[in-house]
Amino acid sequence: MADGKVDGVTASPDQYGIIQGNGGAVDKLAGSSSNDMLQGHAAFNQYYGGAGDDTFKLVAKFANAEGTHQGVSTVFADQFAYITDFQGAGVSGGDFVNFTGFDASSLELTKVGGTNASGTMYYYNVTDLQGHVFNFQVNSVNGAALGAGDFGFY
Ligand SMILES: [Ca+2]
Repeated sequence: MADGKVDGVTASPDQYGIIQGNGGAVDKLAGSSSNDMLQGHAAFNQYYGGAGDDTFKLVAKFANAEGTHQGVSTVFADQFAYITDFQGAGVSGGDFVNFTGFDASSLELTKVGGTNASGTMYYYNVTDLQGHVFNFQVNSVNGAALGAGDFGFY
């Protein structure tokens, strides 16, 4: 496990191999060139995995604790997470989204946005076990939507 960055400061993985955010309004998490696990704790969590097969952990209890916007929205300020470089959507291998504390049947594609040099923007919403709806965005580098092998619920 290699070091990444949290809010621009070098951060080492914990005993579970996870680079943890530090909470508050924003966690900007950046991985290394190898496989990273990144977990945001903030009201808004930005994930940049870089090279390697990266896992982005989206955690319901932190979204609740930080008072993140609830209800379906594609407004940037209403998102609780933004994955800026999801690699390998819809194909085996590549990056992975770990949903912790969310309803496994709730993942919904809200909208497909524009395509630019960084890929295609997808807007999703997901519901926690108490019924709160949270929004997040994924920039898909290969242009594909998230497929069955790209995420799991825990
Ligand atoms: Ca990485």
